[in-house]
Amino acid sequence: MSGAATFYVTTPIYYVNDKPHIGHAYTTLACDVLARFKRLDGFDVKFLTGTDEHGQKVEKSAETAGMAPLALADMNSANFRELARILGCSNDDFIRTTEPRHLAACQALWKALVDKGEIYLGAYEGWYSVRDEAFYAEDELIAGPGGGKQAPTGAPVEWVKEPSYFFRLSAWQDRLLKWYDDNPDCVAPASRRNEVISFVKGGLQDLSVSRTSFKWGIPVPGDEAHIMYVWLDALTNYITAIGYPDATGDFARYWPNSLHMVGKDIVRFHAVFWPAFLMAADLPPPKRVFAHGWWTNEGQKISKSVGNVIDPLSLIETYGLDQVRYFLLREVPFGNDGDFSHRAMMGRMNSELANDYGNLVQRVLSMVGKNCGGQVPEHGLATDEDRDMLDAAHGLLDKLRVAMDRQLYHEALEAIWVVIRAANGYVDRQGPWTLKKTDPPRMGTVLWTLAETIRSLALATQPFMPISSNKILDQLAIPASERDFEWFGADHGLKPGTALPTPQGVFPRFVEEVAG
Ligand code: ME8
Repeated sequence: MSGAATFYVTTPIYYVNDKPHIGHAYTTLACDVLARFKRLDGFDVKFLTGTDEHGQKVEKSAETAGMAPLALADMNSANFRELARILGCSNDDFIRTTEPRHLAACQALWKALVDKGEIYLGAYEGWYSVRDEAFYAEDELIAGPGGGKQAPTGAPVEWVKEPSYFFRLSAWQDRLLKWYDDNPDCVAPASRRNEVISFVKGGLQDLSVSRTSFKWGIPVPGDEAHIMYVWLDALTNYITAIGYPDATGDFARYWPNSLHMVGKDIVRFHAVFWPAFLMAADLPPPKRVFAHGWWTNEGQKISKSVGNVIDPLSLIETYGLDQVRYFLLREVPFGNDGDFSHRAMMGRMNSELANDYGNLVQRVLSMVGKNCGGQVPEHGLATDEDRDMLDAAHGLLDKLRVAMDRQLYHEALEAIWVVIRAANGYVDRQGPWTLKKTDPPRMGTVLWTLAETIRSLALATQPFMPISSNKILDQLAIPASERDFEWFGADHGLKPGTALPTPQGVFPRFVEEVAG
């Protein structure tokens, strides 16, 4: 792998004050699909996820639960690890911010910032939101329901007055603007990029980066009365996991091709504070930050107080893992907000998975099973229509690469479905069941063309629906070693005479239970 191009993708690390919900599952799945896609495409990939365990929010939750913060973190971190497993995630590492490797990286970054004169001691007086773990300026606050002040996110705020170290964020305004300007793709989608640029153009205040009023965090080197601001601690996870402070090895290998996938609410931390911290420590900023939108549940904002939080595990139990993976990445143009509804989920499961894709595979493979002696059929001279079908199937990979490099999952899936729909149209027009009586050799050619199209489709859907795609590839007797994208295309077409196993349905329909 040493010569391969690299790709580094990260999820946010999740707070351990809470159970995993659909938002966590969404980001993690999006990263998994991308990691799988790039691995299949020959890249040397590192996919990182993990948990954010320090800070006042976790400390308070532990207090409420009557537990030590680390005990709460151990328990909830295990839930996130288990979520990644249940989602079928292919993460290469799972980082916890309470690990010794992370303490070492944070303290090294802190010292680098001090050495560069980027951190100074002062006193913070202003608003803080524990729920958001964020400082807010007076003019950012909005009126709450009771007339009091609250954060723009709706979170409560409290007045904080304590000694604090500051990071000279104000000095980084022009260099950040230059970074956005020189790197048009460093923050995406465009709406978020514009939001970030206008925030930075509005002027930056120095950022408080240490607290003294609680203990649960990483001590500031040389001044242990202070603990590091939890966001400075948390963001550093992305470089801890690639060996920082050692700037050779994995850091040199992966950092130049890094992608941070985040939710839209935390874009400021990733696209303003984080690149400024890195540049200030003389390190390159990440290559790209992509911020996705938020899900609502049946049209309603998801909130614990409303009690409509979506549990990803129960979704998987109800609809199936590949179905949930497909739905979440198909339903919404990635980057926009989306609504989860049972109706929409069931609609896509039945019409796109069971009818379009599942039926295509099922009817073609059962015709091959019945009429071609359970073997890949011989094929004769291709007609224009056969060639068009195959070109569409083999041409898919280039379209997917373009879409996936921009994290446009919905476009990648739509390109796949264009081929699925074309294949269903081709079956209907060619009528292999009639050819069976009138022209058996031509039937063989049509069924071979379809089986080869299905091979390409199943290769293409692997990152999104690994279990179902592998079942289809099994039914085509494709060895495990011939499933990466090197095997895409005409040069590796199905070999006539290969024995195929008995076909089995891959995409079940969702059948509503009738009450009563
Ligand atoms: O923010 N739909 O952790 P977190 C989609 N520890 N995404 C949603 C969502 C929804 N309804 N609700 C939340 C943190 N999210 C920090 C990150 S990274 C160095 C530190 C997303 O556990 C949200 O946008 O609060 C965020 O990306 C993640 O879930 C929540 O993470």
